Amino acid sequence: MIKVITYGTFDLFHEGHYRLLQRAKQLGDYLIVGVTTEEYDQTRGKLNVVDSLITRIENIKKTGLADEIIVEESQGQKFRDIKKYDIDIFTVGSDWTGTFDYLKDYCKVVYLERTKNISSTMLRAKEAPIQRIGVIGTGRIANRFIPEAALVSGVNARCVYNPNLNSAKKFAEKWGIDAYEDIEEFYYASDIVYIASPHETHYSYIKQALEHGKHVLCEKPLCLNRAQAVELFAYAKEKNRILFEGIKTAFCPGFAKLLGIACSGAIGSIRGVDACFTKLEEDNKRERKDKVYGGSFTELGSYCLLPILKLFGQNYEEIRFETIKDQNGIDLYTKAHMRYSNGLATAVCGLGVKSEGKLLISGTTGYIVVEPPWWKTSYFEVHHENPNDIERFSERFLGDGLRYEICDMLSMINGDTRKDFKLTRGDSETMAGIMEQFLNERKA
Ligand code: C2G
Repeated sequence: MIKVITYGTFDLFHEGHYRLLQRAKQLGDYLIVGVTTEEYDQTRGKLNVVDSLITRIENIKKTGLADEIIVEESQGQKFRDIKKYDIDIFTVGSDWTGTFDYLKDYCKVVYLERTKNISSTMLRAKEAPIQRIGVIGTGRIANRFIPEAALVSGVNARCVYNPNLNSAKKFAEKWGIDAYEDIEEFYYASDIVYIASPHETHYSYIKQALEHGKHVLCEKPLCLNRAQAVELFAYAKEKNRILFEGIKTAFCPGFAKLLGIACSGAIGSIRGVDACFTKLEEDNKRERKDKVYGGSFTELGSYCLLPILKLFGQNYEEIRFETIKDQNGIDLYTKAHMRYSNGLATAVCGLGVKSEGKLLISGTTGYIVVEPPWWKTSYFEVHHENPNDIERFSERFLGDGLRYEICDMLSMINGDTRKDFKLTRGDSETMAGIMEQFLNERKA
């Protein structure tokens, strides 16, 4: 009996997939089809898969061509499957020609001609029209955003607005997009507005963009005041638009894995969360110059609060800040201490102080340490009392990581609300309240 194996995502199952499976089956007597998990697709840079794993498996079942269906979860699995299932032929479409030649030592490798003029990407575009993104702000993060957005199918960065037209023009030229002087024209040309302007301008831009019926992705901190955050989320709901705070860590695959493991009882009950993020920044940068809204906590606090809120929740009993300020009264180094009914947490941020960017989660039977930079979660270890008892986990974090939040936001716009648990409205409102308290105390 000749055994054949093939793999794929098989999203929005189409004729190209069917023809591939048909020919794969004809290569032998028994066909195994490996279907990728959403997590694996994310780690290999394939974002925006529409159908769930179950739907994709069902679609393959319906063809009647597969004798067996398996799930592909990780890189390196193909090699193991070939051994495990005693495979004679590995096959895949010609878009992969050469990529899997390394399997030739173990079985025959056949690249089948890809069916022309049909693809999941084309179908996705048809099902959901391309969302045009307009960018407000032209700073460092906006420059990182554009190449990341280009990697997410279904969105297209089209234009930029900055009250300083020269900056907008320069940015537009660099990225091959349009610059608008008139904000009305800018809104007209956008479906999603990405706000990457200074913190204190977020509120009015968000409100204005929602008024114009746009979805909004806003850089963290979304707001520096709880009441404003509550108002904006209520307004977004009323307008039936998505308002999304861009804390990239919340959407990256490594952080999702970390939360899953931390909450699974691997370290017993969680009693401590300590997160640290420091970044040495020159004195002439906005976050070191802005006496009212600058400083380490407004700049980096959202990241450190994220694991705390995700693991302990929004209902802390007390929060207390300790800061070291510079001559302008801006905090260079801040420690926020939070007390919960059954746990303690710290968020440590620095702009003029450097420390190790670690995240430590302590539990009743062990602890998890996430290696720096933990906010680009890619490697962590689970430790127990016995120092030799260590479990190691890793996950890829691609590029600047903004692609994950863009992708999740797009899924939500297209009606998939499963993603909103990663950073809830309540999480963003709580963070805005913490920022508010911090700024009030710093002023005092
Ligand atoms: N395919 C095809 N013709 C098309 C579209 C896809 O022959 N017009 C083939 C692909 O070449 C692949 C299979 O259908 O062999 C599944 O395609 P995708 O769902 O795009 O999955 P892919 O990313 O190619 O998965 O481990 C995963 C595999 O390595 C490849």
